[in-house]
Amino acid sequence: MNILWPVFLLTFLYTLDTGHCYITYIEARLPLPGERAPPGAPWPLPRFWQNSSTVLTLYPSTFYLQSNARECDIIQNALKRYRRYILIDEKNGVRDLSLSVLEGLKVEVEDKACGYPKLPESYVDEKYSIDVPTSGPAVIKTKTVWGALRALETFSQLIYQDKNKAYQINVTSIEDYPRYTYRGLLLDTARHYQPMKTLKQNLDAMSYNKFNVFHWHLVDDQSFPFESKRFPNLTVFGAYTPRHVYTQEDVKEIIEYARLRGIRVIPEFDTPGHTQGLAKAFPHLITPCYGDGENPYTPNHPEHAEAEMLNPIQDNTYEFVKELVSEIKDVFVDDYIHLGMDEVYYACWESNPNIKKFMEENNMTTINEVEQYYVKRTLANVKDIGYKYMIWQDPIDNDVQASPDTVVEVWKDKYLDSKMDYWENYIVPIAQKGYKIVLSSCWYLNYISYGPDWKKYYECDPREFNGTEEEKDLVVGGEACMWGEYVDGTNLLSRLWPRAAAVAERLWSDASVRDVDSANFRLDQQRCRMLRRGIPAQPILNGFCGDYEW
Ligand code: CP6
Repeated sequence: MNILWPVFLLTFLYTLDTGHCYITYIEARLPLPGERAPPGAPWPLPRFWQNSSTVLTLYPSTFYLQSNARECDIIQNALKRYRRYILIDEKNGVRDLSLSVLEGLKVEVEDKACGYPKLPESYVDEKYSIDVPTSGPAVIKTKTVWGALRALETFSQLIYQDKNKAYQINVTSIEDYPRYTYRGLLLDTARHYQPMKTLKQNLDAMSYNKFNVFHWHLVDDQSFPFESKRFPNLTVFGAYTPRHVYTQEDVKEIIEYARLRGIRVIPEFDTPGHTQGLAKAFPHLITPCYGDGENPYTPNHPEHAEAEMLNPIQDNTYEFVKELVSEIKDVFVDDYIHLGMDEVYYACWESNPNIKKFMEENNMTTINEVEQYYVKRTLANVKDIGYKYMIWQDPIDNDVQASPDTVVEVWKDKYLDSKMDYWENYIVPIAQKGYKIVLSSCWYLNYISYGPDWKKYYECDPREFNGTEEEKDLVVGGEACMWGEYVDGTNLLSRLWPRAAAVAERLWSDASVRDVDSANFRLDQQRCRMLRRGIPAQPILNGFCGDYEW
């Protein structure tokens, strides 16, 4: 007895500390307040979530999923998918005869229209409600099929299994809609080629967390993996190897996979900087840079990785970009394209005598005006093609004017410029200029550190800057970024997840949902859920995930 007591106590304390997804090795008991999430806790947290202690059970053999919008391929596909997620080990469910049975789920969609190629547009209605009553089927109500996708995800998360693997769900009522319309995630496929399988698994993971935009940073200095039929040399010379290419078929496959999950795909074609990849095929479009003795310019020097930029004073530069973007428009069907325009290396442009001459001829006194010229001409061309566009913040920082409907992505933070303390300082002048904004500065998940760094991502709020309500309303959302220098198929998913889930909740849930201690156990549960569905999400707490070891 004297020996066993400390062991018991330690086990008990350990349980309190880890508070894991499933308490399987001690008597089941109610969690202490705030100690752990109740089973079936949704992530991201809905607006209104009323969870009764009445528990129902589900029988895999008879549980049905129905919808009035079954003829819509998005719904049809989603019902199949979610049947799999809800009844994850269909064969093992043991009947719990003591509980009432939830017979099925009805998904009622108001706008049934969804014929291909209807895509998630930039401002879709994702609102939904879920009712899990004490008797009769559960009911999802939504206006759009996109709302139905979000609802099915939430519903699937409400279901859990007891120690005999019987399925359970609490009588629940949910009303939900997102805080932001743009909830993005950036992947970079230029520094490393990311396998198709990884891209798809990542889209799955995004849908589990209600992200709705895949920002595909397709090409960059290091490689050009997008197959152009108009300019085949782009990949012949610009891709790492012929294996490291996304054919147009591949791209369409990704867009379709995303569409079925309510995710838009916005491609980024970064110019006039970050163009060494395309320069391999089109060296004559690149600005020759000249050293001045004091600041000698060395082509391909690692510190000048950004130095190879398009030549802004040649007509063929604009013609090339225009033709490429029109080809991209035929493949990437979203309303938006991201045009990059970040990190223009002024010193190179300034060093070029032809650019100096061009400036004199056109009464330009500063290099900003050359950037203005490039941006204005390119944006006009892209608009003619019928695209709306996003750009990185850099031209706006340089007082270049873009057209007022441009969406500006804020990416800079203190670590990039010691004179500017935080992203808050960068966002203010951009908001004052009246542009719509997507924030990514505080969500650079490519940075890693020891410890629960998701908390810092969770705590960043895109409205917390010194601005008026109108200026804050210009923020349409945010984006988690995974730059590709140090990730490929081996580690991309585990580095992103569940850290990106912290960003997802910030962008979906109400601003008041910000307590990291209560998010902790719910996020751990979400991580276990992702693991169970095949995403190698890394741990955030000590302990284990029920039966779902990787
Ligand atoms: N590539 C491109 C990058 C970055 C940017 N553009 C970048 C810069 C600084 C950090 C992370 C990423 N790798 N094309 C800036 C938007 Cl810290």
